[in-house]
Amino acid sequence: MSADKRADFNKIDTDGDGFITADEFKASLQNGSGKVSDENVKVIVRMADENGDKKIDFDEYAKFAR
Ligand SMILES: [Ca+2]
Ligand SMILES: [Ca+2]
Repeated sequence: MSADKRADFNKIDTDGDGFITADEFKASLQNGSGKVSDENVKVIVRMADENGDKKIDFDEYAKFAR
């Protein structure tokens, strides 16, 4: 368990609805490490998204970011 992960998740989830969307994820990546293509963001979201709703909830994020 990591409080940091929750903090990271909340930082990425800018509208605070409890899900990270591709747009939110893309924005966070661009803040961190320069340019990320839409394609790359889609691939990452697809990898992390286990239940196929195109959003990353905290459980999915926690598994993905471990
Ligand atoms: Ca959100
Ligand atoms: Ca999901």
